[in-house]
Amino acid sequence: MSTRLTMKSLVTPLAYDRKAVTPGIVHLGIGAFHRAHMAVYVDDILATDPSWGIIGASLRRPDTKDALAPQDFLYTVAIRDAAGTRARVIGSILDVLDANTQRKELIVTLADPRIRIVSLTVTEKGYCHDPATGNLDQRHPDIVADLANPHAPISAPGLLVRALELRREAGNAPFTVLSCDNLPSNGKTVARIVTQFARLRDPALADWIAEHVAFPCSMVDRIVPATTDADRDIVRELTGVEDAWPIMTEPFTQWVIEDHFPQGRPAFETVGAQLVEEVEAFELMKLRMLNGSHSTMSYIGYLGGCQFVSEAVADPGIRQLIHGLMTSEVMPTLPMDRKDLEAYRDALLARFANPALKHRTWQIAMDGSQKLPQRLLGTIRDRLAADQSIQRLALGVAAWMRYVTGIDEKGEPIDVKDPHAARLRAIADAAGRDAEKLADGLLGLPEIFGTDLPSNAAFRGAVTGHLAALFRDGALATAKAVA
Ligand code: CS2
Repeated sequence: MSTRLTMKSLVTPLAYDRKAVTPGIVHLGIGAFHRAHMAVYVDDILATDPSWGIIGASLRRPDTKDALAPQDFLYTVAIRDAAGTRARVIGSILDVLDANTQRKELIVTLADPRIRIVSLTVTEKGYCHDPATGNLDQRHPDIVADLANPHAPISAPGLLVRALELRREAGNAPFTVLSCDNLPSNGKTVARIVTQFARLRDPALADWIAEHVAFPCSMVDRIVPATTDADRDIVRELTGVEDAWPIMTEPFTQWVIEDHFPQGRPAFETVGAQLVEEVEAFELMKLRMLNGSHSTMSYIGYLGGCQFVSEAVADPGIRQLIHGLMTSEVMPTLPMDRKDLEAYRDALLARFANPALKHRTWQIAMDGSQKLPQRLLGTIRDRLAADQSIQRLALGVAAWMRYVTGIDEKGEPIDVKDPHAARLRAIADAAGRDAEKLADGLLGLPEIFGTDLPSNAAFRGAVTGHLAALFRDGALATAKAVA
């Protein structure tokens, strides 16, 4: 029988005395990505500066807390590739608060002056914004609830604003808000959403936030598939201890952070992060190259019967399509040196092919309504404005349209996860397999496509043509033809 992972069972001790660690960061959205990324950088910092421990918070489900509490919030990060698996225990998360049952405690913690950074990975939909414009969605049910009940907020913007309000009332300095989500200009976007929300509550508070709170942008990158029971078995065999929620990830990790932390920050540059003045070019590169490829090959791959990204990128048609998408359609829109972009592209293709990472196409296909704008549509806009071809990018959009019909190529149901799944399905049901009707219906969603793209004949024509081909010839054949 294996023993449970706890401080007592630790074979290799942490590099720091955990009892001396004090909290300096609250992280909202304590999911797998954070635990494979920022929590690892912080773990590396604690030996030299123990004042930056993390208090995690989950806004939706208590499952992370339930899994980690019995093991002292320790967990294993298993780094995997064709060469094998290396495991490491992370101790930087000191506690996890479940927002649903510990809302007061979470707000008190956020208002604690020891907390100098509040970071977020709440996914695109957690910002309660309109993805096409980046503005707060005032009709979002969580925003409506938080405006009605601002002292017991449930949304990320509501929690941030309530905590900042308490700090202001107490005469304390604010915290720095560090978004680690895959949004364009993520710092500016969260700043806009938070101040818009605050303005609806109290214009003076909104002005204070605008004047005093820093919202640095950051580009985050590490591929982290959802953990499965098979992964738990792999970790148990490797380490001999029982970890209720280990994290599986790749060797690659990258974090580019805008260096704007008036309340101080850990010396992240000493543990591999890049602290820079301007992050947006890196964000654009990552969102358009990595995430744009990821979404495109996930919709096509899923429809074509590929369960994992590594299988999708092994299909010659998909591989050529993704290579061409990056080389001919994305790279010319980016400000970086061509040689550097070619190297970045080749490294991405190698990462996608990692056979040890079981990254499900279905996982990436989630929340397309929130992801398409920054992954594909921004590139499409830039290229249309320059009168350049968008054939491969438009296939990514068409494959999403085909996917959200909720029926796969064998007639089996697809479990479409998206905050707008019901609306998408209703549009698809009304259109049937009529590509023109389906494209018209979905392009009519301004929160995804804005008002410019639906009236662009080149875009509409390319998407509709590809959609007809997807229905007629199937995803793999269409990918091959467009590649
Ligand atoms: C993926 C990302 O699930 C998705 O949509 O595209 O989570 C991707 O793995 C990360 O951004 C990699 O850094």
